[in-house]
Order: sequence, then structure tokens, then C-alpha cells
Amino acid sequence: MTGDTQRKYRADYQPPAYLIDTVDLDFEIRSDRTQVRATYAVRRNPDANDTSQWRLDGRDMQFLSAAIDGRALDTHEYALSDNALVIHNPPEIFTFVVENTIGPEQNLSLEGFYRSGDILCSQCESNGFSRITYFPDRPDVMARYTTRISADAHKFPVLLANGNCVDSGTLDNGRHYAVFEDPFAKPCYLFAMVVGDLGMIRDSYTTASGRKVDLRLYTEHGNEDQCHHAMASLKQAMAWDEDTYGLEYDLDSYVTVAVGSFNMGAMENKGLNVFNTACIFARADTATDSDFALVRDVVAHEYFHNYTGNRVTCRDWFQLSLKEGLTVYREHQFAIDQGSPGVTRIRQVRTMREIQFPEDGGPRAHPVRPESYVEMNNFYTITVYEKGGEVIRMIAQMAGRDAFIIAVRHYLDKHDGQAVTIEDFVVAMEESTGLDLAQFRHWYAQAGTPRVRVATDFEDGRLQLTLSQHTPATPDQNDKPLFDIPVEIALFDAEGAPVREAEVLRLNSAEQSWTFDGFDAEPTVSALRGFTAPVRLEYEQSDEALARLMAHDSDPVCRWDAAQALYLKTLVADVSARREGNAPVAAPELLFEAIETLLDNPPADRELLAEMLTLPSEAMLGEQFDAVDIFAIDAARRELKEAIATRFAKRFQALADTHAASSAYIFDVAEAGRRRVFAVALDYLATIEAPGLAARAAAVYDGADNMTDRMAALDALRDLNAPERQRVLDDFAQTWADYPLVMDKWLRLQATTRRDDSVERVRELLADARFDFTNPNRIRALLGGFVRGNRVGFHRADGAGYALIADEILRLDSLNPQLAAALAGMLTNWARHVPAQADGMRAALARIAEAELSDNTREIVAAGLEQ
Ligand code: 0A1
Ligand code: ZN
Repeated sequence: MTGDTQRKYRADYQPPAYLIDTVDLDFEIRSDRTQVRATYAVRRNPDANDTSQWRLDGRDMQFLSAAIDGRALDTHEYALSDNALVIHNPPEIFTFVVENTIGPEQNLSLEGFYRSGDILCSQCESNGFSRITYFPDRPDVMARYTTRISADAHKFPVLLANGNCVDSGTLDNGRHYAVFEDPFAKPCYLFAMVVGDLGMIRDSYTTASGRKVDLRLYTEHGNEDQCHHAMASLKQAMAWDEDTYGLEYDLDSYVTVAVGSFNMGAMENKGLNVFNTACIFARADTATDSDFALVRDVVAHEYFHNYTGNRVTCRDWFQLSLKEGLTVYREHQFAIDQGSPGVTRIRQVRTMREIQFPEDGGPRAHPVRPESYVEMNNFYTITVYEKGGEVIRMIAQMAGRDAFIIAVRHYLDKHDGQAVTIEDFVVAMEESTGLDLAQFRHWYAQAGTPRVRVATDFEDGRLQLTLSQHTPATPDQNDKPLFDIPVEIALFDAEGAPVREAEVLRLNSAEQSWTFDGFDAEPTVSALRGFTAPVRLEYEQSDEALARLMAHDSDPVCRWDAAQALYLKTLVADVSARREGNAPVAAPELLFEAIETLLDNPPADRELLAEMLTLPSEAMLGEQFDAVDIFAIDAARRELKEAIATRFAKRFQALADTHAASSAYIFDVAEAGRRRVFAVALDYLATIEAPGLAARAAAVYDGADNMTDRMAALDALRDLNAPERQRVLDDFAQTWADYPLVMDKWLRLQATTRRDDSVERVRELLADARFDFTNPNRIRALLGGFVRGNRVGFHRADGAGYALIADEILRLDSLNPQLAAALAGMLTNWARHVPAQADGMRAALARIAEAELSDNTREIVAAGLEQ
């Protein structure tokens, strides 16, 4: 992007001109405006290059006054613009006071201090603090905060900010106040405050060294009973971080607030997390097993940030993965330790392949540590988070888990209270583990998914295994260096017995070979076990070898992957045949035999069985082609599903019978696995409209004591013409009318229903009173659900799906640019589609580009059009 003046570059980093030791904030919340008075203890930064000016960021607020050491500044001593207050020639050490007003009641932008329903709450990452008051809004300015809030006691009985409440009381005119002190220095993006009329649940946790931590979780009244799982998850996470990393919580209270309007999952503000209700609420009758897992993992993620993110933070936003990659990795390990490690890992792998790989192969590909950006909020990406987590996982694997944990402790001790870089982290890893990570560093600097090709040669009882690597060019990075890639392998004999223990091969040149001796017959290779590196494996294995791995591989990821590869072979051949106008390709008998073997000898982990019976997603299938044809993919996938359902109809009936609910709902591995198998069986039976299926699903819906089974029934009925479908949908809407998050499931279900007029149905729902355009969760359910979950509808040949999304992006952009940009991202991979689809997507992007856009959306749309 040339001539882009607002683009920021990592290479341009300059240390801050002035440092701030303490921040005193005073908020007087009034119904019209909120008055802010901020007092800073400031001193010149000895490491700064130019201290002739001091820049404080500030947007969307009313400036009132500024004073240095008690003397109000004259207008010639500062410059005020739309987004900054610049002080000329400040002294070396001084007290700065700035006064301004903001309008939280009118602020629906979900940034700064804003309104969510009747709650006023803050969101400062990445640059929201500069919508609250004038401040150098950058993470390397760390200070100790004191916050005083005063507000109407009736309207806002609960007042919260980071840290310990050190004073509170009543004031005249029905007002009250509270003062909070946070003893830890923090960057302003971790500042938080919330005021509202809130309900609360309370618990406590005693740390290993005996600190009793007061745990409170606030939400709008009436929702308290949906918060217990989140509270239990928090305690699990606190215990896990002590047991695993020896890290104990460092304040006396840990407060969480759940709000209905939030752009992301949650925010790790020091001692005062703010959460999207979608990542807190979970009750058996309102939330599915995946919701329960999501809540558990997001709660843990935010808690883990207390060290990896808060105690040690990022120097600048290019380093975002320093805190996010490491915290995602910690969250992943935590999730794995909660049971069903194989399937948990499989889900992580699926996210990488189905969402991250496409990002890394498209116009928005960027390194885990980006080099430049226009709008930082566009860089909270799957690459920074999940690929960043995979990069950490590789370091952990090379070091060994124990040595890695020691190295993380070393990093945290060395940089406690500092704002540092990814390079600082890597150096700490090298210092502690002794690893040489010189070549490994490319993982942070280079975008794109490396391809690793596997070739074998067997002769005279000796197997030669050759691995080679190649990384396709990505925007702005044409010549890719060689990566340091750990590839775990194991070898099995024809009966599936292991003949070589698992071992990790380090591929760090273009091509390398390894030899394994002493075999009577050619062994079967199980490669990239556990997904040891975020690479695309290119390995043409025979159907027989895949069936063998599917039946016997001791690594659940490879076992599942072998099944996926077997399904993919048929699907890819069939899609290609359809594209070329040839007769469809039927599945080979061996595939059915492999499924039969699986059903005869299912893995003990029911969720693994369910995953292995699930065909590769449309996204995964799309990844196999240079030019994606949604309709050929859809047809091939449906036909294979029908063929499997027809062949095994009796078995699926039996599976549904043996896996039907027989006791009250509990969320644990065994029960969630059972429900998952039940849902998969029902889904196959629905595919062929098996006799009695609609009635059975409706009966499940009526009788279920939990949302997981109810959703399984609804999913099975979704595309059927049966009268039961409308009956249960209406019942659902009536029963859950007062539960917006549950109604999101209803919206999503309809958005993803296969029907010729699904675009029109989505438009109808957009106008429905049950839909709320100002709430991101509603938009994600209806529009996100439509684009991702209804590919046939979205890519409809007349372009109506693209037009719908373009219309809504344009409508949303001024209200919520962050979300509008995320939706626009769904159009940018147009070049990967066949011409008919590509042209339509591109035209929609071009139409968006003609409008006056936010920086967020403009950056995404420009990248999409430039390829
Ligand atoms: N740091 C949070 C994610 C987050 C980022 C930006 C936000 O602004 C709306 C909110 C949350 C996390 O990783 O959980
Ligand atoms: Zn995070």
C-alpha cells in the first residue's frame, strides 16, 4: 500500500519522550457528560531521542484545561488537534493535570468508556484509553494508577476499577464514590472501570502461599445462575497456573464483569476483566458443550494474561503475539489437561488448517510479528493468536516441557514490570534452555504456511525418508528463507504395531533424508504427529496405509488425520471430476471398510470417534484447490455423506440409541463425547431423511434437559421439509425470547439453513425485532453464520449473497468499524475462487471501496483489492 501516510512501521519505534510514574484519575459520572480529571507524575525519559515535545493522544473528547505544576497552560504552550494534545518544551520532572469530558451514555463504539445496555464499561486495548483522557496511548508507558469514581448511587450502585478499593462513601444529591488503587505498574490498555446496577456471585480462592483472593463475577441482574461454570473455571485456571508454572495470583481480589455488547471474547484488564456474556454464561439448558468449553478456556486465557501480558507486557503493538501467542499456548495446554487431550488438540489443528492457513495464503497474510499496520485492531488475528501459539508450542517441544516452564519463569523474572519485545522473549528462551533459535526466528518474521513434502524409498529392509520444504510467496515477502521445522514421526508395521518409537526430526534445510533399518516389510509412516509444526504436509500415502493409521495410530491427531486424508482423496477426486464435467467419482470400497472397522473397534474416547466420523469441512476441502468451487465442493461432500449414511444407516441408528441421554446433564469428557456421537449419528440419518428421523429429533428436542441435545435435534431438522422443523423453531423462539445469547443460536440456525431464498430470509431477520444491529453477538450469529456456515447461500450465483454482505458492511462501518472490517475480511479471499465467484466477491469489495470508510475497513478492503 503506497502513499499510505497513516501506516505505522515496526522499524520506526522510538522510545517515549516522557515517562509517567503515577496516574490519578477522577471520574465524575453525570447523566449528560462525564468529567475527567487526570493527574500524572511525569519525568523525562533518559533514553529518549527528542524531548522537545510531549505527545498525549486523545480523541472524541472535549478538552477543558491543562496545567503543569499547578500552573494552567497558555494556548501557546500546547497544540490541540483532533487526536492529540502536544505540550511544547515540558520541564524535566513535573506534575501534569488535564481535564476533559466524555459522553459514555452516547458512546456505542465499544471502545473507550462506553455503554452496553445500562452498564457503562471501558475497553482500552489497543488504543481505547485515548478516548477517555489525554495520555501517551502506547503500552511502553507504564504507571501505577489510582482511580476515583463518583456517580448516582441509584442508577450505578456498583462502581469498579482496577485494584483494591481503598475508600468509598456517600455524597450529596444521591451520589456515591469509590477509590481504587492498583499497586502494579501497567500500560493504559489494561486500565478498566465499570459502573452499573449489577448482580454478583462470589467465591474465594486461597493461593498456595495462603493469600485469600476474593473472586467476584458481576452481570446484569437475573443472570447470576448462568455464571457458576465461569467461576468454577476461574478456580481451575488459578490452580493450574500454580501447579504447572508455579504462578500465584498477585492481588487480593479478582473481579470479572460480563457485558452484552463487546467486540471480542474478553479483556484481561488488571484485576478487573471485562467479558462478553458469550464467554461467561453457561447453564445446562442454555449452553452447549462447546459453549461450556469456550467459557472455560476464555476464562483461563484471561487469567493467564495476568502474568503473560500484564506483569510482562508488550513494548509496542507489533509485539502483540508476545502476550497472545504465549497465552494461547498456555490456554491450549490447560484445555488439554482438562481431559480428552487428543480431541482438544484436533480442534486446535482444525482451527489452524481451516482458518489460519487460508489467512496465511491470502492477501492479508502477515507474520506473527507484523511489520506494519494502518489500524491495529485489524491485527487481532488468527495468525497473531493461534499461529503465535503454535510457534511457542514448537519452542516448548524442542526444549522439553519442564525446561520450557523454567524458561518462561526466567523470562517473567527477568522482565517483571517491563514492556518488552518478542526478541526479548526469544533471547530469554535461549538463555534458559540453551537452544539456538537463530533460524527458528523466521517463524516470527515470515508470513505464509511452509509446505513439507514427504517422500519414502524402501529397499533391502531399509526405509529412506526424505523431507523437503518450500514456502510460497506472500504479500511483500517473495523469497522465503528456510524454516527450522520439527516433524515428529513414528513407524508402524502392516498390522499397525509400532516398529519405531516416535521421534522428532528437525528439518532445517531445503531437503533432508533419514534412514531407518531392519524391516522385513515396508513400514507405514505416521508423520507430523500431534501437528508438531504449523505446516501443510504433502504426502501421498496409499489408501491402505491411511486405513492402517486410521485403525491403529497411537497418536489421536494422526489417527483422525488419516481418516480425513482418506475422505479427502475421494472428495478431491469427485470435486475435480465435477469441475471438468465428468461423471462423479464414488468412494472406494476401502473407505467403507475403514469406517466399518472404526465402528467395530471405536476408540475409547467418544469425541474422537465423533471427529473421525465427521467429513472434512467445506473450508478444509477448499484448501485443497487453487480455484475453489463452492457448488462442486458442496455437491461432493453431500453425496459422500449420503453414501456413508445409506451404507451404515442401521449402525447410525444403533449409535444414536446407545448414545442417547440417559441421565441428567453434566459437562464432562465422557458425557460430552456421548452427546457428540449422538449428534453425529443423528446428522447422518438426517442426510438421508431416514424414516422416523424427524419425529425422533423433535422428541429429543422436547425431552432434552440440555441445550447440546436440543441443538443436535435442531441441527438434524434444519434442512428438512418436515412439519416438525417449524414447530420446534417456533417453540425455541418463544421459550428463549428473553435470552439473547440463546436467540443467537436461533438466528444462526436459520442463517445456515439450506434454502434457495436464504439471502432473503437473512434480510428478513435483519429487520426482525429480535435482531439488534448494535450488538456484535447478534451480527456474528446472523451475518457471520451466513457467510461461514451457508457457503452455498453466500455464493449464490446471482450475487445476492455478496450484495447482502456488502450492504451490511457499509451500514455497520460507522457504528462498529472493527466488526465491519472483520466482515469485509470474508470477501478478501476472492482470488482463491473460480471466476464466477471471484468476480462477484471482488465487485462487492469494489463497491464497498467507493464509500467513505473507517481506517479499519479501508485497510482490509484495500488489501483485498490490491492482489
Ligand atoms: N486481549 C484480549 C483481546 C481483545 C483485544 C481487543 C479488544 O478490543 C475490543 C478486546 C479484547 C484477549 O486476548 O483476550
Ligand atoms: Zn489474549
